[in-house]
Amino acid sequence: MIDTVMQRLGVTESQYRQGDFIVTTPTDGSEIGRIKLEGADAVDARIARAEQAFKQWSQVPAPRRGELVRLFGEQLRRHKQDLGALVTLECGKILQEGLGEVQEMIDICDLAVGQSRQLFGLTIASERPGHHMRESWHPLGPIGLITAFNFPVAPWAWNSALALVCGNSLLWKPSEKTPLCALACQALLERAIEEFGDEAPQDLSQVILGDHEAGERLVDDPRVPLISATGSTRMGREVAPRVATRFGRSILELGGNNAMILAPSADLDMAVRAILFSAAGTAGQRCTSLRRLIVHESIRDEVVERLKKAYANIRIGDPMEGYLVGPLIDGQAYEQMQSALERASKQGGSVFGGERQLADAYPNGYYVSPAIVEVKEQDDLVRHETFAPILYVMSYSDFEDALAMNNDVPQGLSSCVFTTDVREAETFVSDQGSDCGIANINIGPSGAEIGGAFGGEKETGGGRESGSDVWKSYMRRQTNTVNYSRELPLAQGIKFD
Ligand code: UN1
Repeated sequence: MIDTVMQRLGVTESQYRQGDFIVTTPTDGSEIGRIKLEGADAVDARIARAEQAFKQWSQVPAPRRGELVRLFGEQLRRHKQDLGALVTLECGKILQEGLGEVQEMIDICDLAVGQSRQLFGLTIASERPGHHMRESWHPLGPIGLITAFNFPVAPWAWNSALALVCGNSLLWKPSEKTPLCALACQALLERAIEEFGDEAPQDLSQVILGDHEAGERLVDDPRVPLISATGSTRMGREVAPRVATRFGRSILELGGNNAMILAPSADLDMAVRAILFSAAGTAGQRCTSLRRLIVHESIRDEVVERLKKAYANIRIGDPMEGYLVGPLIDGQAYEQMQSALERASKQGGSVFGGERQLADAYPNGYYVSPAIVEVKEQDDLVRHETFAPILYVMSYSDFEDALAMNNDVPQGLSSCVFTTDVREAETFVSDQGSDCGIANINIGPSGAEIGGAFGGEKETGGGRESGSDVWKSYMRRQTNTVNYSRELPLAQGIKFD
């Protein structure tokens, strides 16, 4: 299957069948490709080429740049099934979600095409006669993108669709766990570039399949003014200071530890469905996955019982075959999940689920039943993000306390409340409410649309990607003051005669 899909997506065998680095599928651990990893010197050369490409591309009018992204969106529409299947095969999320990820790419392309005619700045009243002020937005330079295994294609597209219409070239270092998805995206973009014609330079977009050192070289290079990185907080702690040292900019989208406050007035049917999708879906491997349920004490027993019933019925299996939950990415993720569950038990938590599944059928595939862990309080274990389907359940009696618990973790990505009480709902999204970048009412914490800005506070890193006015991050802001008078008055009324 892999060969047919790769062929249709335009990736040649030599790109994914030659090399020492073995790529496996989490569905059963089998090999799906071999690639060559590049060293730091190769990255150096790529950055030089990206600089050249930037010089040419930044001269193309923005709406024309939008046309390239429109063509790329068309490629994605045409190849949605194949790319969705490849996402599923390489990272293990179920096909519905693989397709959803490709749809996010299509959506951001649409948004970026429109944006290509709206890269506008302000005009500002000047304090001086015969003067005007304005803001101009200029292309920034080669953009470095680092992405994670769990969303191997969409975050790249959020960044690159906007970065391209803003006039930038791209350097993409994907996760070493999902290089084939990167090769496929690059192949589709190259097709769009070919259709677009000569105005688009060679090397407008490049993929770096490299190791840690290659990544460091990208992060450290002052020719790359912006690094946009998605991944763990640990990775962000390495990347952020390195970029800051050279006064580069970064967009960081790191860990999440997302909660739901479930109030007594909530529609429980809706809430249970939302919990299932956001806590068990994607095998708990979204940065937006629900990890903490803060439920009102009066409905705790009923909710936990309903959840256990629903969890017991979750169909777990080959993500390509219509199951609801696929495998974890690898054995290490499984070990981390098990050690969190063991610690929870030792600390007096009550653990439901979490066992390995289908080990006979897939000795090298790490399927687990999603776990529910009832805990007494929010301790360090709960505050830590374990990238696996573990839902910690805690109860509250006072809404204020629930809010405090929502915020009392180091991460600040996503959050939600289920309530029909307008006071609770509005408080949750007020400045006194959730401290996260995303705060939802009667919707789970995951599955955001691309129209909004995506990202979070605290250890999540503070960056924003995708919609709203995020395009500005990929441009250089310039303030212009223009004097069309015959005098030279100074600002602040200063006399210097
Ligand atoms: C991620 O897990 O890194 O909101 C991104 C969501 C998706 C994006 C998740 N639109 O769950």
